[in-house]
Amino acid sequence: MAREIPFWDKKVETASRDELNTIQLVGLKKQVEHACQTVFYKDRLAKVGIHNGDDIKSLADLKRIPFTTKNDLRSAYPFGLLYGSQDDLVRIHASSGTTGTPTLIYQNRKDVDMSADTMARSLVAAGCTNKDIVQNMMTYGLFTGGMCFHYGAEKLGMTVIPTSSGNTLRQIKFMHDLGTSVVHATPSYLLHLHQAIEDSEYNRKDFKWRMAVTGAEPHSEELRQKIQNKLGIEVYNCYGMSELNGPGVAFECIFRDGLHVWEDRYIMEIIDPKTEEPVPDGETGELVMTILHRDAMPLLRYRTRDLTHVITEPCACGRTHRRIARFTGRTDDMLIINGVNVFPSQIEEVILKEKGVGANYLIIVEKKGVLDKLTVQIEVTPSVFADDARVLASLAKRIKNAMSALITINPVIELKEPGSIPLATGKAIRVDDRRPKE
Ligand code: DLL
Repeated sequence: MAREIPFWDKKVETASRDELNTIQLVGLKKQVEHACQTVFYKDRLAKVGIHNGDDIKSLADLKRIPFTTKNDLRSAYPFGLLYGSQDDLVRIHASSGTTGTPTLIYQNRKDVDMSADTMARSLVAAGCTNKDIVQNMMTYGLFTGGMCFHYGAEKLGMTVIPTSSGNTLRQIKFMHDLGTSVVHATPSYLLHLHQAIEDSEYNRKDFKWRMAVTGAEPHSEELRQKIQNKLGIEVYNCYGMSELNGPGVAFECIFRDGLHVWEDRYIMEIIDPKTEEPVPDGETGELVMTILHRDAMPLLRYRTRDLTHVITEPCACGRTHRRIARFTGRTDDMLIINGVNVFPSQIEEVILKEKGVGANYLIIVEKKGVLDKLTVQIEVTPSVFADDARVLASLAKRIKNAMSALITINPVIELKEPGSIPLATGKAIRVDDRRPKE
């Protein structure tokens, strides 16, 4: 029997392109109106002849607006982007990242509701219902993955268990005892969870776990498949970033074939990061987003640095909001090793094609003389680790050959004992670039 396609707000989710354009134009005018009253945007927009919302006549006027970057947000710290009264704010988040001035996101009551509504819509698209019990294993705090997801799941009526990250044994106990059906976690933590369940007194068959929502870090289709196969669950890709209200900016529907961008709430552009011109549909470029549904903090043409492309074919679910492909990396996580551009996701792709590979890996780049040296440390499964040295050597050789074929660099492969690479409590740290900064 065909699976019924769930909707949160069918009218909006299946709106025609003309209707979406109208919604976007109304939203853009309002955002520009707000932006013109902020310290940060006022002069910037005045310089290009935009003084209020009425100066935006059509969506084509978007191009007149300068891009906003993360550095701009830092320069506007703390309240340069505030529209309205600070007294109306009910929450402030900050983007992850440990160095430098933080970038803040401030929300008034309306913003918190809209962000929750967007998240709830995403969860419904993926097949979550108010009968689900969701364990939110993303960190609660300044990071949006905890609270912004939480509010959306509650809005949908799911029962939320806010376990936050870490304490894996307690996570497993709650999953088992409370009948958790959905887990929200990073892909690396899902793999760790799998291993921890295997090592525990519990039997996977006694869990009601049916799906996971994952995101917050780059991961390949191979990794998704691996998690799905190991855990016997459906895994849904969720994209978001703090500056855009956190998770739920783009989300997979039940067909799990690309992420729908909610186009009544964001205007998406894909540009060539060098020329800053739009790329044709289907070509990879940097995602640039304008937020349409936030009141207290306008954000226009924000350079996400994330690389993706638009999927042009309509989706089988009937939603008209266009999809983007799984992210291939960021314009700024690209490593240049002896002059060759390498994305960590390419290395991951090779690692995960191999059976016998465990839950964690680390890419180390060092300077040896004038040359760069690439070492990839990879945990193996307990059974492979216990195996004959020849098995390990041949696994290392296979990975090395596959990697040098794909990235044209000869890496050193170090196979490690399960659990020996430190596990980050938040996002996985995959790259340790030890080269001196020029
Ligand atoms: O990671 C928000 C989030 C929380 C998304 C929970 C999904 C789930 P930031 O800490 O600001 O916000 O990091 C944003 O993480 O620019 C991407 O580079 C990366 N990222 C987020 N989701 C995905 C994904 C949250 N599904 C940055 N695939 C973004 C690949 C992702 N990269």
